[in-house]
Amino acid sequence: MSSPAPFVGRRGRDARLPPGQYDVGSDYPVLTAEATPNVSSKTWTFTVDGLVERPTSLTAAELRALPRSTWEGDIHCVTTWSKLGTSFTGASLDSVLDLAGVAPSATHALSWSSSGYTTNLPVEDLTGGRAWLVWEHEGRPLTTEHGGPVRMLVPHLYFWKSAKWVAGLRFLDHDEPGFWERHGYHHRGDPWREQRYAGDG
Ligand SMILES: Nc1nc2c(c(=O)[nH]1)N[C@H]1C(S)=C(S)[C@@H](COP(=O)(O)O)O[C@H]1N2
Ligand SMILES: [Mo]
Repeated sequence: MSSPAPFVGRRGRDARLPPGQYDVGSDYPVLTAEATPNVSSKTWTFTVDGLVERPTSLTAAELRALPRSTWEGDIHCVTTWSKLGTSFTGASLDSVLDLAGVAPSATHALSWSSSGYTTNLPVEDLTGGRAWLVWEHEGRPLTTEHGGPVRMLVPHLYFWKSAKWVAGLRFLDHDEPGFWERHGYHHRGDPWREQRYAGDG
């Protein structure tokens, strides 16, 4: 039996939990700032532009034709819930970025959703097998409320960096804050360094 309590003392604490986080167990909370959009996989596209050699746009069918992989691990929301031992299936963002060719001058990217949500990430957090475009959660199609048909997955950062209903990435030669970052959240958001708000670590 796992404890639902946020603070369970050192003895019962799972080593997979970053500081200040608690385990939601089998729950999967929904956190959405905007109105939930209705995005069809028939019309969904993902655009990579800005500082790239070949601006690229993919349909959902083209994305699904890329090598598929399943990621298993833990996700951490800045509001302090973590979901341990979950899984998502999709394509590594590396294979999409290989098509576009990120320019050496790019340092950051702004990820954007058709619903208006944005979030910024350094290029190193999006490459090297650390980010995915996913369409399945625990073996089932990603539901609309969790970002279906396709969302970003950048699980080593707080989950606000994983945009639901993601529609594109724009590569930039500077850091540009996204939705939560403009509201005082940290630009990078590493849960192990507890980078919740601007100024933390
Ligand atoms: N488009 C969009 N993506 C988003 C959000 C959002 O409000 N809108 N919330 C972020 C936050 S704060 C979290 S914790 C996760 C929540 O994903 P979930 O609702 O599937 O749990 O999505 C992230 N991606
Ligand atoms: Mo979150």
